[in-house]
Amino acid sequence: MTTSLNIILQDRQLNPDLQKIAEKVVANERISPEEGLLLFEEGDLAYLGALANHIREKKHGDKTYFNRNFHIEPTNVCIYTCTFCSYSRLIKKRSEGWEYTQEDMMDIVRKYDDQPVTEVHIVGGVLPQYDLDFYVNLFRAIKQHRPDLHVKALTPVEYHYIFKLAKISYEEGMKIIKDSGVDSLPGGGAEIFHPEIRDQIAGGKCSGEQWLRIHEIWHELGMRSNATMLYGHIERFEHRIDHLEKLRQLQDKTGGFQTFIPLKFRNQDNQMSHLPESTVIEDLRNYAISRIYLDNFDHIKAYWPMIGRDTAQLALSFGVNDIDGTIDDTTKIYSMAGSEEQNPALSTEELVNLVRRVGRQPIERDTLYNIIQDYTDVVFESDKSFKGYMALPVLNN
Ligand code: V47
Ligand code: SF4
Repeated sequence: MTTSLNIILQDRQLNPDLQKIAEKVVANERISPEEGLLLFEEGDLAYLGALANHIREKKHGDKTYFNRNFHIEPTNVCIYTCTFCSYSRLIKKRSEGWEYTQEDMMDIVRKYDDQPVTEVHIVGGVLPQYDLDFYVNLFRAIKQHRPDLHVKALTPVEYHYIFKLAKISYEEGMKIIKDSGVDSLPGGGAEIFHPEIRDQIAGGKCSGEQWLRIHEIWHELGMRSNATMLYGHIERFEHRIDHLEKLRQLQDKTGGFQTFIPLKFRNQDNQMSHLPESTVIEDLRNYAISRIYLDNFDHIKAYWPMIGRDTAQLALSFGVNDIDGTIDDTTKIYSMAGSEEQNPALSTEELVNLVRRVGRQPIERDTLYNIIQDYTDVVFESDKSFKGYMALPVLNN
């Protein structure tokens, strides 16, 4: 047990309910929704960090995962008008956006032919021409061209829409999707499940129940997926707990989720630009509470293109053990929403160093968390000239 956790356990000044939660975490017991809410309302950063880091280190030690991936965003034109979205262009303003054909997207895939990427992440706006046939043909073409590339594609938002157009059930649809070559589902489209908030920020697209049902069916087919939560806008803490609780319940039932990814609301150029963004302290508290609450999720991911590299590094001490991938400047969702990462791309060396310089162990994984390479002892040219981290022991003398 770390020193900071010991201090918390012996702190007689601490609110007794927070003390009880700390004892539960140490005993590996699940906390209740009421206790989760108390963490949001009263848990300070040091307390939450000590608890979350204890869980992180118990599950993974210093291991911190990343992968080599790229994104394809088929279109940024969308029939929906989510109030947080900076990326979509309404059909009325269609000419300002892009709408890729299958060939355009295959050109993107072919660009990576000589590179050791392991995953393509496909997600974008919703439009009638991107129907079930379109996507089935695209997934088949990708798999035919590069069978070993893991296809992580589309969210229940698109699936709900394309199955409705095709007049088929979710069960039939997800079976067709699996057979066409999709290997896993990304976590997008979850936003906030509670209808009080979802109706205001994401009205018209699939409901929270429908999002959960599509993931459940996918898990029943033996497949894996991720989950997200878009936080820091008009929701209250109880909506976050409701969201985490629904994910925890489904995970108890299926065990099919791999990773939970909290997504910080960014406020540039969207209908909620008047709202301030959450502070870094609130972001770290949210990561930590997610780690503590989701005891049945293996991994918590900090998506660096959204929160920036510095906060991603900090998050590794607040329950996070995954920082997504190299990305190679292939996503626009966050740069258009005001993230500090305007052209998100990191080389493997940069990602490895980002992890190593906060004392963690960089591990390249594939999408299903099979280890591809442990970089702990790999020395890059840039390490030889790096001075910052090594200076710390001198300060202690
Ligand atoms: O569902 C859109 C979010 C999501 C904004 O599974 C915004 O590995 C903040 O789900 N501010 C799509 N967030 C991205 C996504 C994702 C990303 C990385 C990894 C994985 C994974 C999944 O982006 C949307 C929405 O919740 N989003 N606009 C915004 N202004
Ligand atoms: Fe469309 Fe997705 Fe943007 Fe909503 S978040 S408007 S569904 S692209």
